[in-house]
Amino acid sequence: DTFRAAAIDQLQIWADRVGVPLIKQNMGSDPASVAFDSLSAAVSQGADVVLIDTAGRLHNKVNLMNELTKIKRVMQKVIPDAPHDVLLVLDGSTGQNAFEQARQFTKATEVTSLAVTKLDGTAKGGVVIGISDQFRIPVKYIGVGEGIEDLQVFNKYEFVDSFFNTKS
Ligand SMILES: Nc1nc2c(ncn2[C@@H]2O[C@H](COP(=O)(O)OP(=O)(O)OP(=O)(O)O)[C@@H](O)[C@H]2O)c(=O)[nH]1
Ligand SMILES: [Mg+2]
Repeated sequence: DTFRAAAIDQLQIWADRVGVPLIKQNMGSDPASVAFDSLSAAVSQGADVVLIDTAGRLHNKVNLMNELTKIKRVMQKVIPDAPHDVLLVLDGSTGQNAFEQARQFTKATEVTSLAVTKLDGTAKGGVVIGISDQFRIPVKYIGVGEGIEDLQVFNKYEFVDSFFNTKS
């Protein structure tokens, strides 16, 4: 994300918290170039996993599509079958808006998994069921707060149980 003013600082803070190296460039630089740098660094350092955080801008779909396509193409110069997973993060508290975002992004690129955040605030996150049903893309992670442990691997059994658990 080279788009939003605070995005790079925010990522640096999280990278420091979890102790992972962050590859960054200045705000406004070409995101595909940052992706290329990140993969090159990962290959030379022998990293197993690279996460690329893209900006979530939706206001100009043609640009978004071109940018995502370019990021992919440039990554494939380093690792031909990259990316191995495309994770779409949806704000679960926005209800129908989350559906609309999912619709737009799945049109723009091949999304292979979902994370649904802010399920701590909503009425038990029924939006997860609707989105999984409508888009047939597995929900891998859920966000239930702003803390480091609050991004959890989605467990469908626990999730369904939570609808019936009177204690929580
Ligand atoms: N309560 C709650 N807050 C969350 C959760 N997930 C993220 N947040 C907060 O929501 C705000 C936005 O999170 P970001 O990670 O910046 O969201 P983003 O999708 O990357 O946004 P852009 O980079 O602008 O596209 C931050 O203050 C987060 O701490 C969650 O599951 N629950
Ligand atoms: Mg972001």
